[in-house]
Amino acid sequence: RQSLIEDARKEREAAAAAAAATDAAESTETIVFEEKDGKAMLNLFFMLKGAKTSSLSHALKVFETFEAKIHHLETRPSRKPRAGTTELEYFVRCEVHSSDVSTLMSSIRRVSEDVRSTKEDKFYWFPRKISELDKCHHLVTKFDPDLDLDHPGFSDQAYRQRRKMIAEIAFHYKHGEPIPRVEYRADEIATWREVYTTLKSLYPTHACKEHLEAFHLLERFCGYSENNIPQLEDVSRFLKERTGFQLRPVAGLLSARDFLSSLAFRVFQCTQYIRHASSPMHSPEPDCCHELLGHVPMLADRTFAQFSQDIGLASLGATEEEIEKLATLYWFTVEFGLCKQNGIIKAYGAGLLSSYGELIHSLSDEPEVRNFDPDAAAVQPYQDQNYQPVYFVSESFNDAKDKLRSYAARIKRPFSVKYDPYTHSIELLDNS
Ligand code: HBI
Ligand code: NLE
Ligand code: FE
Repeated sequence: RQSLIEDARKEREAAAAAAAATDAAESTETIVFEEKDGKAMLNLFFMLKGAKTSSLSHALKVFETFEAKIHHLETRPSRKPRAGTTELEYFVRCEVHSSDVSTLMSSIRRVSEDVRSTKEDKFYWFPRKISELDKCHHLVTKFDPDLDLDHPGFSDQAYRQRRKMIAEIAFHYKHGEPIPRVEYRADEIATWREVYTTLKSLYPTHACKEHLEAFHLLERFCGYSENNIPQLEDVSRFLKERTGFQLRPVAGLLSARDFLSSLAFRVFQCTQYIRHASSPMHSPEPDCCHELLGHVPMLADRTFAQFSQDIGLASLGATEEEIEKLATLYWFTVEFGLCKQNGIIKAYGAGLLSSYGELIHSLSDEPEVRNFDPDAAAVQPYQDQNYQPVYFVSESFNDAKDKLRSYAARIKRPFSVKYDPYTHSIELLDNS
């Protein structure tokens, strides 16, 4: 994840550099395309990194991965040659699915420089009805095999094989289908048991009351026990009754845009595999322990569910910059938030409630604790390999929800969105 953040930073810097190199009429901050039948026509200009023209194949690989239909491909001398690039500029006009535009652009930014697109109608694609979440499937590790080098399961072939098998479920899943069950093996249940029993011993003193209440219900009605890894399908049904949230399986870490947009529909994208047996007390990436023990109990709370959906709604069609801020806000609340209850600080963030190590750390006197303020939290740098040095504490979920709403209201978009719970779709209201 660290390398993802670096990538995101590099992308922003590249975008800023590109913007500076272009005149004001050719704004580059937003992605630009014409849309028709879910397909977007994209005009892209970029330069290649380094002196070798062979890196063109890396750029083309990206188009291939997104099944972009290239209508026109041209190499021409750049009008603004820059140090560290070949003096050539590439122009690609291609047809690609609208939901892939944003990810294609960031992928191109990884392999090239000075990426620009022409000025046409501007907006980011986003799902308008719940079944379109099938298109919100962009994994951020896709072009980052290095990301796995530090993974505790990196040299464990059997573990990686198992992850692949479970990932297949998510790759084939379509909205509305029951979530296929996984028959967990004895070694996986042993890992679960260790995570479950150690965490459960901490919850009474460390978890917020909403988590404790829901956890109790999940043990009674939903197969939560130290000897059983609950099935997503059963948990999804439980949550639907409580708050209307439902789960869908996902193969790994999604792009922030895709992940957040599903929250707008009260859909939570859940991983189904379990962490490597060698690190039960903390995993930098989500796994079923994190989803089931950390997120699910919280999603059973009405106010928290509304808070989560509000972040999702704010993300629809937002600029890359806003998405980055909302993802950071999400990080410091839904993942690592603290709250005050009867004058005592408790944990409500899922990343805390699923990690024995960090749950203790967060409520010790080691980290810095600040009062929750969305404007500050949205830009607070965070690190995702280890424990957080800073946490934000909310007065209550209602208070956090109100503050988030006022933050979201200040995000500028050419339209407002409204969720229709009867049809599970988004209504757009034109702001112009
Ligand atoms: N993807 N599967 C999955 N689970 C997450 O918790 C998750 C994600 N992608 C992005 C993400 N979280 C964070 O960037 C949030 O801050 C949005
Ligand atoms: N660190 C958490 C855990 O060990 O469960 C997962 C965090 C996912 C963002
Ligand atoms: Fe999470």
